[in-house]
Amino acid sequence: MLSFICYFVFGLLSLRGAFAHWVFSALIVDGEATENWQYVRNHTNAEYPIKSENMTTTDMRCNVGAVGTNTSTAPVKAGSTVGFTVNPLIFHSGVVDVYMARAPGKAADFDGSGDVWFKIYEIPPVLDGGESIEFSTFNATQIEFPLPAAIEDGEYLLRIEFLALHLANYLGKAEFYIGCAQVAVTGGGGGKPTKTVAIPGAYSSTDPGIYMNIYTPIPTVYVMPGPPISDFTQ
Ligand SMILES: *[C@@H]1O[C@H](CO)[C@@H](O)[C@H](O)[C@H]1NC(C)=O
Ligand SMILES: *[C@@H]1O[C@H](CO)[C@@H](O)[C@H](O)[C@H]1NC(C)=O
Ligand SMILES: *[C@@H]1O[C@H](CO)[C@@H](O)[C@H](O)[C@H]1NC(C)=O
Ligand SMILES: *[C@@H]1O[C@H](CO)[C@@H](O)[C@H](O)[C@H]1NC(C)=O
Ligand SMILES: [Cu+2]
Repeated sequence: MLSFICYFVFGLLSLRGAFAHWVFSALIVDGEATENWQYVRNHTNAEYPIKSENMTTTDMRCNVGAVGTNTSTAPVKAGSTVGFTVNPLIFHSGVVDVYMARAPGKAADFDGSGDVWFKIYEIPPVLDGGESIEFSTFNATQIEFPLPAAIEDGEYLLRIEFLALHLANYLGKAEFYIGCAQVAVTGGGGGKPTKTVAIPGAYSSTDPGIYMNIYTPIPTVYVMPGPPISDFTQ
């Protein structure tokens, strides 16, 4: 039944040429999209999400079957604007979280294990005291955000996550769309993140931002999943 709803909605939207949901397929550097899967790790999950019944899988790091060895590492400047293309577009209501993790060596060799992930950006819903709830990324074909100026130079995984909430009122049925780029940061301020988490580990299927109802009553608050956006040491 749940997948019926999802596929029914999808079926209507597939008239736009979508195949099944969407992927984050290309890194955007200084306003320019790079090639699909050039700097973003390819994976074996096609356009499908990971559902919130699977919050302990290591696939939550960079998606199912994503490995770095086929992927190049993009030079980027701390403090610059980067992003991800959405292929073809976001057509669920949900929120965005972006994390980074410093690789001990090359980003291409890093599996994202350890207490290493820090949040750098988020897009919560727009609320107004229970009158309405709006998701500004609906229909988005790209998501852009600033890299922190304060971070240390080095190679990182840059992970975007879209958490679709249209079925989040069913336990385990919120949907995570995930992509990881490999980046080599220069020009940074040398700071270390003050708040890091492990992925998996940061999320649970019953978190208030993951198991919740966006429809009735219209929420007056929304608790973003995971840690707050990190600060950096001087
Ligand atoms: C990575 O490259 C290998 C060798 O070309 C290929 O067999 C494999 O399917 C690729 N994996 C992904 C996830 O693209
Ligand atoms: C991406 O991975 C899929 C699934 O393994 C594979 O079919 C496809 O050829 C890969 N694309 C690239 C550009 O590596
Ligand atoms: C997610 O959980 C379901 C039910 O336990 C399981 O069948 C499926 O293989 C899991 N998927 C992943 C990617 O872990
Ligand atoms: C998304 O795009 C469709 C088709 O252009 C449009 O009908 C719909 O109103 C848009 N939704 C939002 C929330 O912008
Ligand atoms: Cu869906």
